Amino acid sequence: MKKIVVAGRNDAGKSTILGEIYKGLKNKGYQPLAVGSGVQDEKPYLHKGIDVNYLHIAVPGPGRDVVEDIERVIRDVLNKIEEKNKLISSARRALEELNKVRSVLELGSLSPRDMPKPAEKPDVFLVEAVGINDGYKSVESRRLADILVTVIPASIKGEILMEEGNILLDEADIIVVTKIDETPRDVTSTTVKLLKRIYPYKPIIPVVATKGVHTNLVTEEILKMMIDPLILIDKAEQYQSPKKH
Ligand SMILES: Nc1nc2c(ncn2[C@@H]2O[C@H](COP(=O)(O)OP(=O)(O)OP(=O)(O)O)[C@@H](O)[C@H]2O)c(=O)[nH]1
Ligand SMILES: [Mg+2]
Repeated sequence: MKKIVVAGRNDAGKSTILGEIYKGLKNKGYQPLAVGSGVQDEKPYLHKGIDVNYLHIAVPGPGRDVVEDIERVIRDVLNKIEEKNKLISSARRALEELNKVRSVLELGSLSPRDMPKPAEKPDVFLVEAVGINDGYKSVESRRLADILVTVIPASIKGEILMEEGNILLDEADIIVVTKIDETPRDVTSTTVKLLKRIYPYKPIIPVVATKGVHTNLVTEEILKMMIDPLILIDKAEQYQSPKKH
């Protein structure tokens, strides 16, 4: 199953973007599972309407990232869904038995209307990495992600973007520039132009994450990568012969 990792600076708007991607993929028939990295992530997820059954907050230990521990987190969530579904199906069977008895006694049957439906298994994972302060230098997110979405606030300083070894930018599949509504136009424009100059072949998408402005373009890029097998083959090759920095 594909893992989409949303990474970037503290307070950049990762959770807000993740909520938008969740909605976008859901509208296209996917059932994403959202995994956050701290309590601060929960509110924006709920605010964006992520179903609590498909929301998991994993708080990593100090200095660690949720992406390092993701396999275990995913297994736990899948187990939980399976257990719930087992409970639901045994309750359904019990109701059927009860209705058999009621029918013999001519009592009329009880409706299964109030019974919860079994939950669908998620088919794509949306993981928010721990926010970082120091440039964009975190390798774990790249290692885990099939699709890496890196989030940058429009007001970021140019020097940070130009630092050496910003792996989350160098290897991002999609770069999202947030908070363009509260950043002076010329500052946003400088950030976007600089990014385009450094990364001429990457999708660079300026958005207002809180209002959902242009966030559909982020989902579209993700969908393209999910369904274009060639893109994923390219990636497999990258992993076989990692680039030296
Ligand atoms: N004006 C404006 N505010 C935004 C935008 N995106 C996010 N915010 C706000 O910025 C704050 C941080 O957003 P989050 O989505 O929680 O950011 P985050 O990167 O997940 O933060 P951490 O998980 O704490 O690192 C919230 O108050 C959001 O409402 C945007 O595009 N425009
Ligand atoms: Mg967050």
